[in-house]
This record gives sequence, structure tokens and C-alpha cells, in this order.
Amino acid sequence: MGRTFSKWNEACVPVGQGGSVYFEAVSDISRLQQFRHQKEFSAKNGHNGGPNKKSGKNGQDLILKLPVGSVVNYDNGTSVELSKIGQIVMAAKGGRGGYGNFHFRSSTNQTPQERQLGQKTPLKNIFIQLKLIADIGLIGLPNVGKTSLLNELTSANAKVANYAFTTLEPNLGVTKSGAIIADIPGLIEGASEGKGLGYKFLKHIERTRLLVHCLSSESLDSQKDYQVVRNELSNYSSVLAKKPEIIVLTKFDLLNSKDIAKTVKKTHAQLAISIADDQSLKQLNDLISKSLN
Ligand SMILES: Nc1nc2c(ncn2[C@@H]2O[C@H](COP(=O)(O)OP(=O)(O)OP(=O)(O)O)[C@@H](O)[C@H]2O)c(=O)[nH]1
Ligand SMILES: [Mg+2]
Repeated sequence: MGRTFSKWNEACVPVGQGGSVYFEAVSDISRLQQFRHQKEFSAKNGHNGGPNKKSGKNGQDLILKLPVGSVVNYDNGTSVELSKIGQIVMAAKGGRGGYGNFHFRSSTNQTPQERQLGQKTPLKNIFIQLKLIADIGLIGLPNVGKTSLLNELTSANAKVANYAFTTLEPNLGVTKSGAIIADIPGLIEGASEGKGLGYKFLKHIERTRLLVHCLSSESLDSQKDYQVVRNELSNYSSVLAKKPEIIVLTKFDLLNSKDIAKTVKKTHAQLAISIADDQSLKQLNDLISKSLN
């Protein structure tokens, strides 16, 4: 966004304008991760002009992609919401270019000793909020396969591992039909009172339209698992307790068909799924679409 100015001895015409910084709305929610470590961004400086009245090139703009649903809050108190994919808003305008001495010559002074420096854009503080509300919340005890399911149903590529609390922060993904899924850290008994990691993320799923409650085929007592999570939901809020829910038995590939049928019946699961079985994932996709419409 800032730009350089012409060197005096280049006696040039305008120094290029500094690049501007823009935000562009995209569907990819993971784009917010770019701000996790890097906090300061700038477009390129304008280029110096050259000898023989050569103008400097303008600096290249910087386009930062933000998930649609982000609200850009400027430090002058104004804000703008990115509500449509492809929408572009300006974050900071590049400074104007400077002038070399050629610009200041006159009939009486053909070799002026004057120049004007390019303007440096002041640093702007911009606060970005993701106001977007997920349509679907993936819930369940730790290690039941929530994140694996998110990765299968959306283009997310979130970390999966065979231990509890792999997910430390919510992951988001968008299904092919455009629904947004939030995968939150596993819930445990006492989550509604702050135990484990899930508590502070329950508010995210409070605003979803549908819960997908995952129960693992590995569990020795999936009925109890179901109740543990249900209790936490109702202890947290009545809104959460009343949310429509699809119960899914995950990792069915680990059971024989007799045990699958038995567990499905016992848990009232609407569907048994496995990330190794595309057919079951398609059925879940269809069930989700039907429930959202
Ligand atoms: N056999 C089998 N393993 C699965 C399936 N889905 C997930 N897993 C495995 O189960 C383990 C846990 O998966 P995650 O997706 O990380 O589980 P999670 O519920 O997100 O776990 P937390 O984030 O810790 O709450 C990983 O080793 C996965 O590979 C499945 O359908 N079949
Ligand atoms: Mg996870």
C-alpha cells in the first residue's frame, strides 16, 4: 500500500501509485487461517520512475480472500459485510505517486531542484468478524469420527487422529450443495459446566439448524454415550436441546452386519455410516439435504 518515491538523480516523471489492498469474498472458510499467524499485510510499493521522463509502474494490488459472511470493521468505525461470493471491497487505498523534478520545470527553470515524494499509506487496523452461521453442527464424544466425516462431506482437510481431543478449535466446511458444517471438539460429561474443550464452542452450534450426532461403533455403550452428550446439550441451553438432530452410527465397517443392526436399533440411529463406504455418505448427504429443506 505504501510506495517509494523517485530518487532525485533519476530526474523522472511520476513515481507509480502504491498498490491497494482489497478483500474478496470466497466460499472457502479455511481462508481465515491466513490471519492466524500473519497479522500485517501490505500491497507493493509503486515503482520509481526512471531517467528520460520514464514513469514508475504502479505497485501491484493485494487481494486477500475472506469467507463470504465476513464482516470487515474499519478503524474509522464503519463496516461492510461480504455477503456475496466474488464481492470485492477495499481495505486500504494505495498512496498517490510522487513526482520527479521534470514535473516542476517551468519556462524560467528547466532544471528545477524540486521533487514530490510518494505518499505512504498509514497503517490501518481492520477487525474481521466471521458472522457466518453454520447450518449443521457435528457433535459427539471425542474420537467418534466427527472430523473424518466433515472431511468427507466437504472439501475441508482438517486433522484426524486416533485419540481424543484431536480437534482443538472448530473446523468448518461447505458441502457441495452449499450447506456449512461446523465440527466442534468432542464433548464430555461436564462440558456444559466448562469441562473439556467443547464448552466454549457450544454457542456456535446453538445457532445451527441441524445437529448430526455421531455415535461410534467402537463404543461399548453407545446408548450411554448418546445420553451423556444429550445431557450436556440440555444443561447448556434449551435452544440446543430442542434442535433437530440426526443420529448417526459411525465407523460401521468395524462391526459385522448383525451388530450394526443391533446397535442401530438400540441407539435409534437413522443411519450407519463409514468413511470407507461412499454409499452411506451419500445417504447421509441426502438425509441432511432433506432435513434442511
Ligand atoms: N474404521 C473407521 N475409522 C474411522 C472412521 N471414521 C473415522 N475413523 C477413525 O477414527 C479416529 C478418530 O477420528 P476423528 O475424525 O479425528 O474423530 P473426532 O470425533 O473428530 O475426534 P476429536 O476431534 O478428538 O473429538 C481416526 O483414527 C479416524 O481415522 C470410519 O468410518 N471407520
Ligand atoms: Mg475432531
